[in-house]
Parts: sequence; structure tokens; C-alpha cells
Amino acid sequence: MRIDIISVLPELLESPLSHSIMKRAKDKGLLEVHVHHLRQWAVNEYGTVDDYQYGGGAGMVMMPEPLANAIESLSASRAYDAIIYVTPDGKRFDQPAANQLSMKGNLLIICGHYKGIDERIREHFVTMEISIGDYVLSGGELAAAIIVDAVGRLLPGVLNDETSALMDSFQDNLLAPPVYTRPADFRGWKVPEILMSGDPKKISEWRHEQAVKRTQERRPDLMQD
Ligand code: 6GU
Repeated sequence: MRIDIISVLPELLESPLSHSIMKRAKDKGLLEVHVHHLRQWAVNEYGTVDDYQYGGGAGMVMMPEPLANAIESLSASRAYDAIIYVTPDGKRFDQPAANQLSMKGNLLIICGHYKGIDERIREHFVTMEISIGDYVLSGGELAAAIIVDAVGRLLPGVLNDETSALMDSFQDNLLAPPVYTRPADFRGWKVPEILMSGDPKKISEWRHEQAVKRTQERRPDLMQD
């Protein structure tokens, strides 16, 4: 998979996508992420990419021209399966959305700043608008990093244990069960006996029960349909 990201703050995207599983995905050649600074498509030598909003009001708006030029110039080299704008008024991102995106080949993500981007770019170029939750971030970069992480780890071959993404919270509308490691007795707090029973069927039943219990207690909304 290849993901291109258009941003006015590429620095914000560097570290989150350079370590751990994202690093492994890139090193294995399974994921390519290219971050493009919007300023290279600026309308003047000062690097201007935003302007006051029509109708007045505080906050700048990202101008259509640099964004259109960026999108068109990147689209000339490859066809994008989705052109995504990350925005608090987009569709809420969740695990099924991550699963869907992980099956695409080329994604383009546009990060907004200030008051957002000119509506005409959304109308004429953007094919998908995603919010990562009901709160406002100061820019789209951290949201984009979250989407790349959630999608990238699902690419076949990225995780060592192929089954481990299937066991994640949300993959079957259940939260993940509790996990334990050594020691079996830590300060008198014991690991549940069944996990040391060596009986895979019983262990798997116990994990499922725990997942259901946890989901009923914490996120009953996930179990409603
Ligand atoms: Cl995608 N962007 C911004 N700026 N804020 C958000 C968001 C995105 N998702 C939730 N809040």
C-alpha cells in the first residue's frame, strides 16, 4: 500500500510513523508513506497557502489553488483509490473503516489546518471525509497518523502473528479480554488459574466470556446490533 499525505506541518507526522510496527511495515516494503509539504504548491514566493474567509470571522481557510495543484500533481503519477480529507465533521473512523481502507492500494490524505480547507476542494476532489472522534484537534496530522497506523498494521505480513489483528478489540464488536504475563503471582495478585491450565479450548472460552463481560460493562453500545 502507498499513502501520500499533504500537510503544512510534515514534522508532526514523522515520529508517529517511524517506529515500531509502522517502521516494520515500511522496512518490509508493505507500506510506503510519502508526506508532501503543501508549501511547494504555494501561490507565491512567501509560501502562502491560506487566506481570510469570505463572509468574515476569525480564522484562516486553506486556499483552493495550492491544494488543487497538489492533488492534481500527485494524481498524475498514480490513481488514488480514495482522496481523504481528515476533518472533525467527517464520518467517524472505526475498525470496519480501517479494515476497508487496508484493502485499498493508493490513498491520498489531506490534512487541514486553521478553519479548514475551501469547500470547493471537498466538493470536487475529496472522495471520503474522516473524523477520528468527537473532539477538535488543532490540525489533521495527528488524525492522519492514527488512520495510517490503524490501517498499516492490518496489511498482510505486517504483524508477526497473523492472528493477532483478528484478536484485537472491536474486530468482532467485542473489547479485548484481559492479558497477563509473568510472574504468576505478583505481590499476591494471581493470574487466573485457567490461563495456566494448558487447555486451549477452555482458555479460548474464558477469553470470549471475559470479552463479552467487559464489553457489556464498558461499551454496551457495541453489542446493540
Ligand atoms: Cl480528522 N481533524 C481535526 N482537526 N480534528 C479532529 C479530527 C480531525 N477528528 C477529530 N477531531
